[in-house]
Amino acid sequence: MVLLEVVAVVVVLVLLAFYFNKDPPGLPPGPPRYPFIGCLSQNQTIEESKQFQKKYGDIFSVRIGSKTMVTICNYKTIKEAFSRYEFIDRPKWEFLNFFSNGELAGVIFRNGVPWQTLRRFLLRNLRDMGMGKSRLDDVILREAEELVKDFKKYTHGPTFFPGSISVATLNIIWQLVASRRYDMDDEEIIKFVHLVQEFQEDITVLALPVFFPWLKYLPGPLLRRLCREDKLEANAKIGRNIMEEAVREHRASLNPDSPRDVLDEFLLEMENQKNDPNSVFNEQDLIKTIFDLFTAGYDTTSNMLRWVILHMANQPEVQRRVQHELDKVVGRATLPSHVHRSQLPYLDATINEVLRVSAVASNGVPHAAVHDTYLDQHFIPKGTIVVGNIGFCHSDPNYWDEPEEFRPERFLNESGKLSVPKEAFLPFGIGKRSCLGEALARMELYVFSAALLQNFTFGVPEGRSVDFSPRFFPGNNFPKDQEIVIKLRH
Ligand code: HEM
Ligand SMILES: *[C@@H]1O[C@H](CO)[C@@H](O)[C@H](O)[C@H]1NC(C)=O
Ligand SMILES: *[C@@H]1O[C@H](CO)[C@@H](O)[C@H](O)[C@H]1NC(C)=O
Ligand SMILES: CC(=O)N[C@H]1CO[C@H](CO)[C@@H](O)[C@@H]1O
Repeated sequence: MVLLEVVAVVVVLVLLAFYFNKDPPGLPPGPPRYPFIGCLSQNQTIEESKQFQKKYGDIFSVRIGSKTMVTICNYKTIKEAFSRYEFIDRPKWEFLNFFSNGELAGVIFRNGVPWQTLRRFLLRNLRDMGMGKSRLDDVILREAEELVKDFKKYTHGPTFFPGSISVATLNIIWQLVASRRYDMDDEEIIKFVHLVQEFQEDITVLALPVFFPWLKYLPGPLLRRLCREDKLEANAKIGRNIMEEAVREHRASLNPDSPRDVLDEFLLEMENQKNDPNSVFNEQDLIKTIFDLFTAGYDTTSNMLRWVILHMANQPEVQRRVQHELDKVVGRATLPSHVHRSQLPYLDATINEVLRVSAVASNGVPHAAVHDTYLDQHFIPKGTIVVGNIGFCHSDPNYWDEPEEFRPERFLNESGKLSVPKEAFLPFGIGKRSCLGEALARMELYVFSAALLQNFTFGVPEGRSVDFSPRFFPGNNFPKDQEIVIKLRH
């Protein structure tokens, strides 16, 4: 008797699960979805998107556990969607609040007025501090010099990527935020590099209960272990301590008449708005906003630089041309700086080609539908995750001639000047949510690549080739660490 009842209950539950598993009508097509798990086996690589696009069209949907995600693989539709108010939000994922004591804070995953206010504040300050201008160029040049010095230690045989790539890119953010820099082998910054790396690995696991809510019925301690929550909390505490210490130090030495950096400017705003209980200029948002700058600005830029090195190692002919141009325009006596940039179109074109072929944010940063809406006749319910597939646009044969070829010349016009296509090229996203650090990132990529290629020639170890397959990290295109050869130029 009991057995029959159990069977009956199970049958009812399964039927209910399938009933609730139904998609609302009009949703973009996609692979079959199953109760509890969603669509099986996805890796969200460019390769996979290409297969789905072929099968289901330019706008397809998948389900990850209980969340629906719509992917757009068509430049025109991405441009349309991301300029529309209906797609301006980010998904509300509680797990991203681990750094701010479970509260919503910061800019990247913020919506509405708080997002707008913080975004404007950052844009204004980055601009005032010389982002895209010459003052910041000196800061970047200093890091380039240190980078070159450090790379010289690795010229005696095959080597993995020098850690100074991470430190140099972190130092740029540290200086913007808190006028602070670290030596390439400083123990504290090396610990910080590991910390950020662990965050990146653990956050993917922490996301599980958001996508698979039924996991919440597992016993608490088991779930915490599964999601590595203890480790993440401990790491978040270390990270917060570092930021809080910088805030304390800045508070103590703040001069309202000459703010030094983002932190000073934020503290001044806090003082201005101290009587407004709803102000986003509060301590929690300060800490999280700084953390956001590190998460958005460090991994992206450092991995882009690794891609530049890998493409040069793979394309000796392109590398030689870049070096030839550097020798002609800059010579050997000084490092290239912003003053040479307009005379180095081939280098600029090469960096753009690396951004095209190996865009690190291959799926951008997820957007979310603000309310029920339509996109190209498809129904998009409120809250649906919407991503623009940048990697797909960059290899779309409707826009790029032989997209699989690495060819910097596509970014040059007939007179050999830099000429960046206006369409289907969006390594920094597009629309109101697009990257607010683009000018800074481009300047870093230019100065670092120029310094390294002036001083070194990159290659692959004897009998090996470059591994272009991405390191596993859903939605992103980060290179795998691998051995390269660094030869000093004479
Ligand atoms: C090569 C390096 C970089 C690449 C490829 C890159 C790419 C991107 C992309 C694709 C987005 C999402 C756009 C969207 O949602 O549609 C984004 C957002 C963002 N990026 Fe970057 N980025 C880079 C460097 C930086 C740097 C250096 C900073 C900061 C100093 C930065 C700060 C941000 C912020 C704060 C956002 C969120 C903007 C918002 O939600 O309003 N990024 N980036
Ligand atoms: C991801 O999945 C696609 C198709 O399912 C497959 O072709 C591709 O090799 C996979 N890539 C990785 C890195 O697992
Ligand atoms: C190439 O681009 C430069 C700079 O944008 C422009 O001044 C020039 O007229 C262009 N030349 C041709 C042939 O299109
Ligand atoms: C070819 C060469 O040696 N170029 C430069 C390498 O970088 C240093 C700065 O660290 C320059 O002074 C060199 O001229």
